[in-house]
Amino acid sequence: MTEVKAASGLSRLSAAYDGAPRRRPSRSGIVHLGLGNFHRAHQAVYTRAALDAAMSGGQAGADEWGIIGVGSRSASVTDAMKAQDLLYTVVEISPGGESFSIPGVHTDAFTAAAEPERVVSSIAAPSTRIVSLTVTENGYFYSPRTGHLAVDDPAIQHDLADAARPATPIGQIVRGLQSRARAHGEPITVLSCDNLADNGHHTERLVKEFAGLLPEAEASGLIAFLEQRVTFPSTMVDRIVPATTDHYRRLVADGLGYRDDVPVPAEPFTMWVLEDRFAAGRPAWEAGGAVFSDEVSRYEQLKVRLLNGTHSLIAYLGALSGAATIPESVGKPFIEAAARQVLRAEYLPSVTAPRGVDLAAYEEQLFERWRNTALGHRTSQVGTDGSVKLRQRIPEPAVALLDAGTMPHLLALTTAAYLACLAPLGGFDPGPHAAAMVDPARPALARAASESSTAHDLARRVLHDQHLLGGELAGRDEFIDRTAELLDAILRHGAMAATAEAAQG
Ligand code: CS2
Repeated sequence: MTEVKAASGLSRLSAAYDGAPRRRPSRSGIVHLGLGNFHRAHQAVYTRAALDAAMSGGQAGADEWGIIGVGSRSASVTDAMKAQDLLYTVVEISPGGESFSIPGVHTDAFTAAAEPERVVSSIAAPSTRIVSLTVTENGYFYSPRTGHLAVDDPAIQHDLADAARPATPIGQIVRGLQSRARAHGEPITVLSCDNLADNGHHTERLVKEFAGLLPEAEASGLIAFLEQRVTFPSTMVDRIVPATTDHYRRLVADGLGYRDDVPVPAEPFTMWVLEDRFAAGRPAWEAGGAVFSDEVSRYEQLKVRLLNGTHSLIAYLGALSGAATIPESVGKPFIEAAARQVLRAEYLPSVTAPRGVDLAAYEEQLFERWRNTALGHRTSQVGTDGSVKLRQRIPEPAVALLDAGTMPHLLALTTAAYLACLAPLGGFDPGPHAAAMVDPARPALARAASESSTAHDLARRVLHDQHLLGGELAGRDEFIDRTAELLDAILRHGAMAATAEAAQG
């Protein structure tokens, strides 16, 4: 790695940023929960474009949309950003080369685990007008059986009991809004930017369910405040953002001559579609290409099913076939064929294209994005948290096809490949990429695997008894049986043979 000392690295990073004709925001209109790579390469970049546009137009108050970034537990990003003057580099990676940019829109950074009271006071601060979230599908604490708040979860119980130090995003938001309602009652927008169907309504429901469980003394004023002064627009977010590795740190050092410990790699493609329902203003994110639309739920379905759903199949089949990365996986002809089949025959029928979207072009663009070999997006990253991701991707399209009398063989294959990776039976070894997948359901899946002697036992335990894919599919024996058959085929003959079996119907 090119040796660039930290101190000179920092001043060069700051110089690279401040040398551009742009200023830092001086006020913090946004509190963002989830200071991960995705937020730093997506919302932060749109916010920079909005600030640049407002500043170059000389608008009063142009610099009011700085972002206070709140990490959840790990301090690695917040510490590094603080050591780097709150700056970091976005490295856009395409097969043709790299390009670099420094958004520089954060005005502070801290972790919720270390300073829970500060999350509450930041959301309550009158200067805050948007609280946004990228906390992953796993951060919403809802029950797979019902879709409602997971009231029995110890973390939610904790947050219901402790107003000052909430630990879950929903607890943090409600406690912040409670304090806001009490202190001044200024309006605010809660903006979910996670891959959840109807993410705004979903978040609104969980927030209101949590608030409804508070004792009257705590809830007083809050319920009316939520109804009258808070909005929850839905959004569709899209940009493939892999994890940071030394390779990207090296690219920054070699390309720009400074050391950045927390650069963010990202593909060139980026998209953001939002409902324009902001209670207290918003940055002009359209300056960065964001689209304000009344068709967000169509965009969201399109993306969660065609992109994310197909991505899961590519990740699990790839991992089982020894592929470390998505481009390596989709480069295998049998996986590309399965991906096209699941996308066209099983996801597409339940999707209505938003106005002006050409579905054939959308599909081609997806395959082009997945083939970006320079990006090195890992199958283990996409395969991580499958228990919460698949629940967003598979049940509705599967149930729609089953109701129409059609077996969704490739959705059953996706589920079977997930189980082969995460709950390997007997002596089956799913390989290192599956072993690297992290999942909150791993302990429950391992228990189910150890108690099962056949693929049928396992599929029944997990899909029927544990409701892995929610309540509706739990009752669809034909889907569970097909998943079990395909799992059995993977265990006996491998992923390729099982895919051939699924593809034939
Ligand atoms: C991926 C997404 O990890 C996953 O499950 O499908 O993170 C995907 O890369 C993004 O949603 C793209 O916008």
